[in-house]
Amino acid sequence: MKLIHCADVHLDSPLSQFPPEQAKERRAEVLETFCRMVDYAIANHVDAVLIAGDLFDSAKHVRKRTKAIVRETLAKEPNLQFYILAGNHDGDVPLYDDAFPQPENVHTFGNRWKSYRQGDITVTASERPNADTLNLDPADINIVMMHGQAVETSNVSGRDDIPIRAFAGKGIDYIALGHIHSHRRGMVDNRCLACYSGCPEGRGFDECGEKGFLLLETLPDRRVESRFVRFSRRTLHEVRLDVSGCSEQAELERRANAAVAGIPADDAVKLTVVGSLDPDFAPEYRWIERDLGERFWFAKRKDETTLLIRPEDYRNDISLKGEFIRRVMASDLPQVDRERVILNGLRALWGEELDL
Ligand SMILES: [Mn+2]
Repeated sequence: MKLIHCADVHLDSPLSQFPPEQAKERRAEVLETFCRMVDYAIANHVDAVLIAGDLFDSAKHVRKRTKAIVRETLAKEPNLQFYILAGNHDGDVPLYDDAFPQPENVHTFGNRWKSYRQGDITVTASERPNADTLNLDPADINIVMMHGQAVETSNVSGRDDIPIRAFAGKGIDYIALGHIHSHRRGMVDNRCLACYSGCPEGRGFDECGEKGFLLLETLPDRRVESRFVRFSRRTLHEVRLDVSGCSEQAELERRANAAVAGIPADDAVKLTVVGSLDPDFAPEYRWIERDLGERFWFAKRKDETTLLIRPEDYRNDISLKGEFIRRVMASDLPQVDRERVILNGLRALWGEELDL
């Protein structure tokens, strides 16, 4: 049998890291990717899709139209089964009600363990997973779905924490997890593989890198194999540009180009400028910003540079800059604040906008 394990689609999330027009475009892409994944399942004869929580971002932002498209998508192939667990974001987003009855191929869960049998597997899940009350037949191929943060038993603190070791020795073959937005995997006991699929599309620069879903296959020896399938429409990248030792604009541009080389034009880039900057060098970032904005679907810059100040360089400097740096260096300010004051002071002297 073939299954897809996905989670954390977060349909209709506000995507506030992007300007409104691009946020809107990206929201449409996240929905398209979900629909495209279902098309992939149908085309590849997948038997079931496991959605391990947070299909929707919130009851507040979800649109009627999105729910209608999701219902249509789930009804596309009646032989494709969907197992949908609510997460911490979408527990209050009903997809079906009296007006839209739940079709027979869609299976949902509640606060207690509930199991469905399909062929030679059982899919068991609960919105409040408690290992003590989980009783499975070890003769089955057991898939358990949960949404939360897998932690060591001694570290359980919040409602979203799952004491993952408590699920060892329970006869589980595969734990389909949701909540962490990047792909992770580990063995719980010598039979049980636990995986986070991650989200299918990065929604901000805290969700960089390859995104997709997991394709599961039950093998003749009853093991469940899980393979990551990269599936996102775009990838988000956080790229560091080290400007240490840079003293010319051409060099800065050369380094910036090298830092983003190989990134596809469809992707989004956050260029974080790091390193210590020579105070005599006034970097011009507008060129880079304009260039990156044209080159990629979206680009932005974050400045994390520090200033390389050698007080001895200014001891005998009679210019306004020398006087300014001497005064700031002699002040009681902490080092990090001194650098900020000097950097902004120098930018003001260079006639640049402040970047606080
Ligand atoms: Mn979550």
